[in-house]
Parts: sequence; C-alpha cells; structure tokens
Amino acid sequence: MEKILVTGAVGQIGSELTMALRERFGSNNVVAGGRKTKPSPELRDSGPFEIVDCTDAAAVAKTVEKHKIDAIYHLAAILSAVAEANPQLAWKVNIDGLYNVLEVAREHKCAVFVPSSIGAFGPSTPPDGTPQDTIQRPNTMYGVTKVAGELLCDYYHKRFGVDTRGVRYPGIISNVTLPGGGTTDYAVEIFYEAIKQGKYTCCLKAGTKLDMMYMPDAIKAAIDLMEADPARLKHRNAFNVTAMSFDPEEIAAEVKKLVPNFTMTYDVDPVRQAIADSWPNYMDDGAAREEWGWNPEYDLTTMAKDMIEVLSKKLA
Ligand code: AKB
Repeated sequence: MEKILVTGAVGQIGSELTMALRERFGSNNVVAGGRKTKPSPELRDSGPFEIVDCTDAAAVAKTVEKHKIDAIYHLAAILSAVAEANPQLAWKVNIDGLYNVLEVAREHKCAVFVPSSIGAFGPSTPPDGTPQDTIQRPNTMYGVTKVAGELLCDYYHKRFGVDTRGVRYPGIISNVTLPGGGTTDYAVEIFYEAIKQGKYTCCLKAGTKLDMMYMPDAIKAAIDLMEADPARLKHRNAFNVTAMSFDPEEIAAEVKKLVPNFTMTYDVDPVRQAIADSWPNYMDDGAAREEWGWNPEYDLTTMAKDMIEVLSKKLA
C-alpha cells in the first residue's frame, strides 16, 4: 500500500485532505506533517503525526525515510495576504520549502502533489475565461512564488523524472479549519458571521468576481489528479480548476436565502482588493476536464446550503 506524507496537514486544505486520504488508503499509511500548530484531536489520534517544517530539508528527509513515503502532498504554504505583509517569509516557505520537498522527492523517488493558485496570474492575464496556457506576470510575492513553483515542478519532472502534479486552486470554501491569511477568505468568513451575528463586513468591493470551490471538490481534484493515467496528461502541474465564480453581492444574496435576516456592509481592505483585482474573474478549466476528467460537484447554491447546514450544527 502506498505511504503518503501531507505537509501543512494542520491547515485549511491539509486537515481535510489528510482525513480523506486516511479513509482511502488506511489511517496508518498517511502521515500528517505539521509545523507547530497543534493538530486537532481527530487528526492526531487517527494516524501518524510528525512535526515537519518544510524549510528544514533534513526534517523532511528524515520523515520520508522513517515512514518510507511514496507520495507527498505538499500543502505547507503562505497565503496571499500574509505573503504581501511578509514577502521574505513567503519566499522562504513557498520557494525554499518547495525546493526541499522536490529534492527529497528526487532522492527518494516520491510522487509530489503541489497546489498552485489563481494567484499565479496577474493584471496582464486575460481575466475572463483565463486559458490554461497564458500570460503570467503576477505583481504579488504570492504570485511570484506560485509561478516559480509551477516552473520548478515542471523542471523536476522533465529533468529528473519526478512525478510532479498540481492544480491552480481558486478560493477554497470550507467548514473544518479556517483559512489563514488569503484574499478569498471572505467567502468562508461570511458563513461563520451570518450564523453567529446575522451580518458581515466584507473586505472586497462589490463586483470583485473570483473563482471559488467547495472543499469536497478541492480534495477530489488532488486525489483524482494523483490517480490519473500519466499517459493522458499533456500538462502535469498547474491545471486550472474551478467550480464557481461569484462576487460578494452574489454570495451575500445566496446566504440571505438561507439566513433571511442577513445583511452585509463593506470595509474594503486596499491590500486584499489590489490582489483580487489582479486575479482572473473566471478561469477556463478545459484542460483538466479533458486530461483527467475534472468535474466539480458543487456550485454556489449547493455549496451555500451545505455550509449553512454544517456550520449551524457546529456553531450551535
Ligand atoms: C488566497 O486567497 O491566498 C488563496 C488562493 C486563492 O490561493 N485562497
């Protein structure tokens, strides 16, 4: 049975992906790797947990050797808004950390899943129906690290034969672990605040359209791509994947259908707004659909309904 390491396992995507992989491959075959944040009891008690800081190459190598790892899902990363506040840290984690993981993967013949992001695009990218292969000149440190990461993964596949694969995630909406410092976090916070307060102050302007996806689809994307027939993959890394595109007004209207007293006001954060303005309105994910059968399940309506149902119980 394949042995898997998830880095960033305590984060928004990592915490749910680790549990999904444990379900699929057996709890003892999936090692959750976290830096220092305390794992949830569920994550800690359902399988192996290791402290792994991806900026420490020796620690990554030690964990891979100890557990005889075959595949790494490398989710440890700094998100866009935090990256703008601390670009040096973003470079260290997103680039040095990725390099360490790729080097260990090369030496130990591991497959590697690396998420890129809509942040890999910039203001000169065509914003509507953004093609798979297009102009990428991001003007944020997050974007710089994401484009460099995409290229590094392509290089390690071509030059060393490492089985690297990855997607460009949009904003991910989820109800288990909160996102930590992204531009799209508002689309998660709105649900928590709608249930807790019946109101929300949005940090992005009305009209700011962005690609989004519900967590079950984000997990499906990672696992389906890693299991895809390599002979069908013309691309390997950085597949555009999306499930829905909306602006703050549209998601607020959907929330209001489920929480009738809900109201939203705006207090625009210029840093997050500038980042969002440089990202696509919606991507074309045709290559992912054609090369490995990408087909998301949730749209805005079904995602919002599920979020409100789950969070109403969780926050009761
Ligand atoms: C962020 O907002 O930084 C992330 C992303 C879209 O990559 N959620």
